[in-house]
Amino acid sequence: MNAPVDLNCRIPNNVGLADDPKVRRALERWQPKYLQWWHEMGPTEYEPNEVWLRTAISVDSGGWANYDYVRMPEYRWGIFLTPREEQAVIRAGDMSGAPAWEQVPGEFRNALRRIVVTQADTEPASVEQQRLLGRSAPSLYDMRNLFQVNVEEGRHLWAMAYLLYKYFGKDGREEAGELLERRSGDPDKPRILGAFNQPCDNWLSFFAFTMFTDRDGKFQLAALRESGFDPLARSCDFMLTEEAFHLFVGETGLARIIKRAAELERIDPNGDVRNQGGIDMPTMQRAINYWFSHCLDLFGGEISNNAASYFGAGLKGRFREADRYTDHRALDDFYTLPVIENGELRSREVPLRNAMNEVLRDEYVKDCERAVRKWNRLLEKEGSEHRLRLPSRRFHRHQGIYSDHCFNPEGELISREAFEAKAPQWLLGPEDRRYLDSIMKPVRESGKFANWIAPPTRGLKGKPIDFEYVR
Ligand code: BYC
Repeated sequence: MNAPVDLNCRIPNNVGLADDPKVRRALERWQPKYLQWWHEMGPTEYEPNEVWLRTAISVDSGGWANYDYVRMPEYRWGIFLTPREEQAVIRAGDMSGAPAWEQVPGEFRNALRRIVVTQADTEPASVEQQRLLGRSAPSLYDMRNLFQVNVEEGRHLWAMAYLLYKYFGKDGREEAGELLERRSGDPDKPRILGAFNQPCDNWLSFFAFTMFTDRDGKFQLAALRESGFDPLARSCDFMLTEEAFHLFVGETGLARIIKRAAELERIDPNGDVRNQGGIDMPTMQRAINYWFSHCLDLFGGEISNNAASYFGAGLKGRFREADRYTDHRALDDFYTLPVIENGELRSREVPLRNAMNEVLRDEYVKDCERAVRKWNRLLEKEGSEHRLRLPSRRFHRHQGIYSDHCFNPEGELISREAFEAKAPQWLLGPEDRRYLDSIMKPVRESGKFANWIAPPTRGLKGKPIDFEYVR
């Protein structure tokens, strides 16, 4: 059960901080460091602006999405865990069906800490990656959505910092400090996972990031909400409700670019979208190839002992483990996947538990394919001949069994030279970035949009499109 929501505490929460002075004081000491990090690494120049933001004031349906103008440094970052109705049980692995843990079991302490720290590290990383995008926002509507995503990533960091302080003792305190020390893209103290060190410095990348990288977040959080460590499961449940909006921003943002590109293609005598200042579909395809492949890496290796032990111990489950599966031990099944043997692709069967990263990646790819089908329907409706697609999951990988080899977007094994020769056609590169920078001029008038993106079909939460979302 959860404590009642306490909004008067310095840190709004429903985890009973008022009755937990040790953790409360520790978090109150962390709070100014967090605010300093936000000031240095967040969207600093917009600190004086009032932004129409959603703030969680409780976890029930009426309270978790409360909208008002807020200055971002005054946003009330709080700690909210979803209450569980039923007696929680371990949902996956060797102990499935046994009561879930309210404390960290000693034997899984290191593994759980590593999972929580990895999850936590992505949250500030994404804020750092996006920190300058406000300057080139294509509208006030989009600028507000960027800031909404940013403050919620900040809140997710709070949820993870709480778990570290509350459940992991001295190690947890040290890890929470380091979360504010690492920096995205810094060669000396980088963020933990690859995609969170990539530059996200234009709005095409921002929408691709919220489409593809936040979607990794959706599936990793869904796997962690099945965790036998109940406080982690409950924190993920609530984070997932916020994540849905980030995915909406990415998927619809890319759709609006596609719609506008099709319009510009019709307008231009030669069908040249760049000539009209838009984002052409070959550039869009390169952005998809770039971000999708980096995000596939975020699921870890295809054949992974870590994944097998996380699943066996019940620390992570599969997507919708409790609802979709009856055999929660997964000890008898195998998973077939292509591996490289003697320079050729061959099928290999591996024990299902070792393939759990791949099982989750399958769900992710399916979800991405659904969005691509939707964009292609839009292109068809708009009369464009272009079509988009996802590259093979072997293409441009840096983690796992394909990372030592080169593949084309169709997934065929090719030489490194052949890959490098084609890379500028396949992946978003410096020439694209220069072009994108040249067209991404800020638009600050309510209801107006940059030339390279169509307006959304409606405003947010019943507000009109020309509402002053940032003032
Ligand atoms: N980059 O057995 P392996 C989100 C390392 S996004 C760098 O293949 P495992 C969000 C791995 O650490 C969701 N290193 O993989 C989105 C290991 O290192 P060590 C974030 C990588 O452990 C947008 C070695 O390779 N949440 O929330 O089964 C905005 C072999 O590992 C990478 C999580 O990730 C990589 N991409 O799985 C804001 C959930 N991949 O031990 C937020 C928590 C692997 O040899 N994390 N390595 O030094 C996990 O569950 C797992 O750590 C992973 C990796 C799925 C990431």
